[in-house]
Amino acid sequence: MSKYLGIDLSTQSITGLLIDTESQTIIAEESINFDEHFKATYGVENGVFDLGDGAVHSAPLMWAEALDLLLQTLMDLGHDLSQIAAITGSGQQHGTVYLNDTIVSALHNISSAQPLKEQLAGIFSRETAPIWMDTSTTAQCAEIEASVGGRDKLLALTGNTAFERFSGPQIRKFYQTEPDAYNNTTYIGLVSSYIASLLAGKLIGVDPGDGSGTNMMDITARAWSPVALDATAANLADKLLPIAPPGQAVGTISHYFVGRYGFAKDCQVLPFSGDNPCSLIGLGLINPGQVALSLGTSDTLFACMDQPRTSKTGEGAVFASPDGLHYMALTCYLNGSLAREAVRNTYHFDWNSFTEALRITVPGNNGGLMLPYFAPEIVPKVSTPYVIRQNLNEADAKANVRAVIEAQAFSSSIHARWMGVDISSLYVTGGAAANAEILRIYADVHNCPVHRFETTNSAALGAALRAAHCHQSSLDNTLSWQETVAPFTEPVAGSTIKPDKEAVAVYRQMIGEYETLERVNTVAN
Ligand code: ADP
Ligand code: XUL
Repeated sequence: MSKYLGIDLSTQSITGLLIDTESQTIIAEESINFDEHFKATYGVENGVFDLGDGAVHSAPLMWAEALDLLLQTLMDLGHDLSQIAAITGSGQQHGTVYLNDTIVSALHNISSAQPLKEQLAGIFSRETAPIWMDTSTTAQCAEIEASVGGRDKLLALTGNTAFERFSGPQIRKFYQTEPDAYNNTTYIGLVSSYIASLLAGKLIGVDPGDGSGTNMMDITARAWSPVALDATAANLADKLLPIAPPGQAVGTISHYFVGRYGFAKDCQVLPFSGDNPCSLIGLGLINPGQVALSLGTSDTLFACMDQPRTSKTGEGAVFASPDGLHYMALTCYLNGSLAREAVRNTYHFDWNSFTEALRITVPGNNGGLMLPYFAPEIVPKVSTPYVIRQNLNEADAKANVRAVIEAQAFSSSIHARWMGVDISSLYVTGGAAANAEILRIYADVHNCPVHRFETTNSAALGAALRAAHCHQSSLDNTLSWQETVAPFTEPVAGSTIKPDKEAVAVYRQMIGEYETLERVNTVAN
């Protein structure tokens, strides 16, 4: 058996990506968009509920329903799921799922005759799950940092300063604001461990790659830190699912999926990881110094490092790589596709006319700059959204299109400095990577070649490759990560965009102006 399935539960969709390591091909890649299928039932918009005051949640029951629909779709398309040797996946990072004491028996006694949705409705002690877009925990971040002995202590211990979107501050807020529901919570997992648990039919722990996005894991020991847990909420060690050893199967697939979709009984399940750690593998970043950019709902810039180098200013995050050896540096922008879409929609463009606007405007935008904080921003930290234009006419639609992309590219250069990595090439993925005009601007701002990948689903691909590596190295323990990832992580032939000397010179001059504009306004606001 040489087929492996990677499942990515992201903000707006769930994707299944099936690889065949014998033919070295991706044989299926299917996504279920949450709004398209579940908006009417759950009321989500862009996959989430905006609850106001910075609180953004989603619906774990919807994710279970989407998992059923994804597997049904793969089966209806004629894929033989019985040929899959191992499965793992990735989840949007930081989101937390709160379960009551019925979960274990619900998973154990599940029947393949009824969909997941009908059998799992009672397992939650909290119906909604706060996700990474939630910025409502500033007070809890400060409390956690103070409780462990200060910001630098938390940074040294967990690799990260406290971030509003991280799981620990979110759990603390729940503990403080809904103490009864917190007490009725038997288990707390991440999005990743929740989906893995459904697949395995039992509770599955948290992979260290995703555990490092919680402000609760000791980054060097790759274990929950008792000090950080105490700073977060009472009795948390009893509720949190354990950290799972990386890269080891935790069992075989639940009888539910065997009966309903024809999986083989011995199909292995591995712990899921976070979407970014999985993307690290899916883009082939297994050697220190390699850098990639993901242009999804959020934009993320990330690198593979041999040590957990931390961001003293708190602008970046550090995660354990799911390869079990390395670390991942990450800078995450909330205003990724959200900002691009805000500009596109304001000026009534579609992606074609948006791209055309980029093509016909000039690098540097005749001096026009924008700070594109259409939503609160993570880097730099902006709590209340605003858009600032400098030498830029709001009525000039095309110039505003260029300005939002140039701003994002400048910011990706400025806020990558802490990683201490010389960016000599950029590997790009995510929905907006399909847009060559966007990539051209990144090539010119970073003054390096930009390569595009065949799949924009690098998280799901990384998950499938993790499944393959685990399963095949159990048969051949000399198998290297390089051998696993190489056949699937070659950039698309002919996709490389080289920097243009003149544009590079323009941007080299302008980036200082952008940095000043950013600094002045983010301090002032
Ligand atoms: P996520 O995984 O975070 O849900 P994706 O990586 O799938 O997001 O990216 C989806 C986004 O890609 C869409 O919301 C859309 O904004 C963007 N996108 C799709 N096509 C284009 C395009 N041609 N140009 C720019 N952005 C695009
Ligand atoms: C990373 C982050 C997002 C989510 C959703 O820290 O918050 O990239 O993982 O994709």
